[in-house]
Amino acid sequence: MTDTPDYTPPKVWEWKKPSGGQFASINRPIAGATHEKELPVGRHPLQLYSLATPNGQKVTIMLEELLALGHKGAEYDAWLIKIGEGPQFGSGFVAVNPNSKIPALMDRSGATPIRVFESGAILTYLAEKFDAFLPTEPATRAECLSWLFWQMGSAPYLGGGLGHFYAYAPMKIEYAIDRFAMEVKRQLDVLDRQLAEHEFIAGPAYTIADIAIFPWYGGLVKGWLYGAGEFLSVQDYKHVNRWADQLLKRPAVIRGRKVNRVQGEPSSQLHERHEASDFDTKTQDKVVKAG
Ligand SMILES: N[C@@H](CCC(=O)N[C@@H](CS)C(=O)NCC(=O)O)C(=O)O
Repeated sequence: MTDTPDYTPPKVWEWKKPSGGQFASINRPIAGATHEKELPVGRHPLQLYSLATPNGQKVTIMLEELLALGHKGAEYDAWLIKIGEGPQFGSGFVAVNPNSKIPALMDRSGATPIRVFESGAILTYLAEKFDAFLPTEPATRAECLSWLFWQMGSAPYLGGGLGHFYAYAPMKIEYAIDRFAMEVKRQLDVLDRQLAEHEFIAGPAYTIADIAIFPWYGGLVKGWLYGAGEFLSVQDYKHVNRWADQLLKRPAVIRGRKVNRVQGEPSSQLHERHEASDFDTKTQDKVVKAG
């Protein structure tokens, strides 16, 4: 194993300097707002404040799936939160999510607005509100929620663990990369074995478990995350690949992945979504052409 510089933790940790790495400028050890800033509010019942990271995509895919089913009450405004610039620490955002992370949702359809934060809670809230993508029969509901919570507990090893140390940390630490590569490959194997026996994650029906897991583990096997596809031999997880390809044929998945995206092909980026027609007129290729 390669050596890394010696470090002996002090008795009490102190915040002295930026830690280095890609997200050093927004990382801090305290919560709460850093500045006053109201959030914009559009005309639809649902107001989403987000970015097309895997956690953000879960919610936009879910909303597009609900709209595809004909639920007009799922109409939404998706406002862009560029987390690298710190808007998640504005007072308006913190009022919607005290944890200062995207995605954050305000449901303004009733007399009193309802805030929902944490992508798993948002998916569950929407599934219950519209009675869709969450089975009601106890055994399949339990299976769906088990996989949803599996995702919420597992993805931090993929993003905060492997992604951070493989792609973002200012130095490559073999111990950390080994630890998280091992765990992420184990997680992929968990999914591969489940998907060998079932069409979708929780059984024969497409549910919020698929919607939650796809942007992370589907994205990983498609080579979209951290440039780590070859490193993790993702082609070996044949059933995860089969499932990811199947989901990628769904129009709502294609649309949901574009919302609040600020990277990649211009045609794949819809910075903000306020109308269904925005997909036809406001992706970056069209905005640039229109000058
Ligand atoms: N467990 C949360 C995680 C949300 C999360 O980590 N969001 C990241 C982007 S994927 C974020 O907003 N980071 C901004 C920051 O840490 O300041 C969820 O699933 O909603």
